[in-house]
Formats: sequence, C-alpha cells, structure tokens
Amino acid sequence: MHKVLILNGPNLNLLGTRQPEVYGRTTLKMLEETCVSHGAKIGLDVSHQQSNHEGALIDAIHAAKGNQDGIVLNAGAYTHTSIALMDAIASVGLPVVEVHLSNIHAREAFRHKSYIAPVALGQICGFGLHSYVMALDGLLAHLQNEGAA
Ligand code: CA2
Repeated sequence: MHKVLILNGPNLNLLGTRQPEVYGRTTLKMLEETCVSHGAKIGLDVSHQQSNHEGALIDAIHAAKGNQDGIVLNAGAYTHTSIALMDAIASVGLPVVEVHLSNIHAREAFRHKSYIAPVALGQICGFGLHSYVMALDGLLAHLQNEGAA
C-alpha cells in the first residue's frame, strides 16, 4: 500500500475557528480524519503533520524520503515566500501535490505566486476540504501509473 503524508503549514491549526467565509468550518482534526478515511477507502496509508514553523516543515519533507511515497502539501503562506521549501521538495524527489482550501488565484496578488508549483506534480485549490480529497486521488493515480511504467 502506498504511503502519503498530508503536511499542513502555518495557521492551519486554526481551521474552523476563524474566517469561515474564506476557509470553511472544517477543523484541522476533521480534515485529517477525512484524509485518513478517504485514503483507507482508495488504498492509501495516510498520515498527517502540521507545523507553524518553516524549518519543521522542511524536516518533515526530508524525513518523508524513504518513508513516504508522496506528499499532499498545504504550505499556507510559506507557499508565497519560501524558496527553502521549494528546494526541500526538489531535493527529496517525491511527488508533491500542492493544495489550498481557497482559490489563491482569485485572491490578493501576493497569493498568486507559488514557489511550490514549479516543483509540484500539480496544484489543486479552491475546493476547501475537497482539494485534499482530489489531491489524494490524483497522487494515487500517479503512483499507480509510475508502478506500471
Ligand atoms: O487557501 C489555503 O489553503 C491557504 O494555503 C491558506 C493560508 C494562506 O496564507 C494561503 O494564501 C492560502 C492561510 C492559512 C490560515 O488558516 C487559517 C484558518 C482559519 C483561521 C485563520 C487562519
């Protein structure tokens, strides 16, 4: 069974508590449970981590090499700033799907830039919790295809 890490970045621990008009009412715990149960349904072993610290996210990406088959990453605001996260993703060579709850392209201009997108397998944004579910489906299809190649 393929192993996938759901990695959430800064402030996502606050999900469901503030700005429901932007991020919905789903809590981080509900989001993680949905990902684990969807993973079980489609045959993925899903684990999850969240950190508010850039270095801890980089450590989690490094630690995923050899232990995970792919990552679903919501880097939060670091998406728009972090060359260090971009380098970490490029260095481990794991397929990473970039996800966002909100449609970053329909928001402020500073959210349109993603340092993750150029090193990601793909980007899914704007579907709330469902962005993660679609990312898991996409990653599974990619991993199965990779095995067939
Ligand atoms: O839409 C997304 O998933 C974002 O990655 C969320 C980030 C934002 O900086 C990105 O531009 C887009 C912010 C996460 C903050 O999450 C909160 C959730 C509830 C209450 C307050 C913050």
